[in-house]
Amino acid sequence: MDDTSRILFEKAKKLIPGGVNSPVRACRNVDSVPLFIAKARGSRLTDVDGREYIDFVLSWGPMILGHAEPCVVEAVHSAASRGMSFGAPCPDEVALAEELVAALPGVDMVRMVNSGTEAAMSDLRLARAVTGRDKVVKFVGCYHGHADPFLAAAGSGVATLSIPGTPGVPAAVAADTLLAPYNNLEAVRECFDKQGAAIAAVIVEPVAANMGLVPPAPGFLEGLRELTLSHGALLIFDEVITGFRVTFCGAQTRFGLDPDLTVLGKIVGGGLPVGAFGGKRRFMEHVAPQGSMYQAGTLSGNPLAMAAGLATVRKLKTLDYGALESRTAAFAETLGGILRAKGVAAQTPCIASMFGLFFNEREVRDFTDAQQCDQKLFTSFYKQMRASGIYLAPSAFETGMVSFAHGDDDFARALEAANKVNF
Ligand code: HOZ
Repeated sequence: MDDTSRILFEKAKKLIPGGVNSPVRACRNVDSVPLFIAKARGSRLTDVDGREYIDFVLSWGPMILGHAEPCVVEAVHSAASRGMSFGAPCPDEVALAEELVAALPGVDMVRMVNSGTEAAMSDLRLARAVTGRDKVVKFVGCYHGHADPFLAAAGSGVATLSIPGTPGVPAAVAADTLLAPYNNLEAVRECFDKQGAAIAAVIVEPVAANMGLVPPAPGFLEGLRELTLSHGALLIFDEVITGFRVTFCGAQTRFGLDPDLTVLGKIVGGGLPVGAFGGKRRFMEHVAPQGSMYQAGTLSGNPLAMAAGLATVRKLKTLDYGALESRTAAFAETLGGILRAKGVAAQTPCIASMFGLFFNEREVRDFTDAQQCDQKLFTSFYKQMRASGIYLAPSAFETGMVSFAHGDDDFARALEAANKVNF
């Protein structure tokens, strides 16, 4: 069935650890071989054996316009024809910064980097620099990339592969990461009661999307804002996934909140390797060379990446997020109904163009709840859907993504495939 992918994977395993360049792709926990992709367009992927799949992963979020969106392809072609990298400023990085600052209330200034990991670690360094404190509060099951301070109890691949998260992370670094369950304000309050004077920042995914999809409980984000303000700590919104996904702007706009620092990635790079860290001017002015918090990158603000991000964000401005949200909600609700009608407990939480799938009795509010889901049912569902040409994230601790390129036929075919699944 996956013949060429299998052959490539066998070869890759001898050359690349685990055969993949990022662990979540390995499909280990769903007892499958990763598909090697030959090309993609709109909502569809084609693997190296010529099989077509409806893509609900979208490169883990960036491809909200669908694959190979003509305006983005054209912008990248045009940029490439003018040179691949200058190691010097280019006009598109100013234009993209202008778009991000205009869209995000918590971002007065922004620095481009090359990945969400880099952006998150830089925002934390900045929070530490401006507060003179070392500790950070993070939530169990949230994922902020693979920098040392964020691997404790992390979601995404760390959760999927049940990796403890800290081998290679110095104990002293791990000790500065304080953990609290998502949606549990009381636990955060306790952290502040005990160690408030040492806490530089609270970092949160405003919609948790790396332990499956877990929306914030009413009052949770507002409570974080109050607690951080009252203790002189900074609030960092990790909007790598939610930025330009949950509205044209981000979760901070959707929920009416004003974080001190914001982590960006994925969509703002239009599918090229981009991250960005931003925040209030009084904090960002500490970043070198304006200030003394050092951060740098040879390829930061790369002209191809900036062109892709800029074309994507400008196109998104013209599109109807409400319609995309309604289509996604209808899809998730119908999917949940189909699964429950088969006699299995299933939750399909949904927000904007993201949906989750937990084979759980009850609503999931944190990582402990998420871990209760039936992994065997998930694996069976994943494999059968993939065999029917539906490409889902290979873990219950990831989130389904829908793009503006998904049409009625894509949803209908996915639901038809779900209808055929046997448990
Ligand atoms: N945040 C992404 C997964 N939820 C990252 C993808 C990866 O680790 O490859």
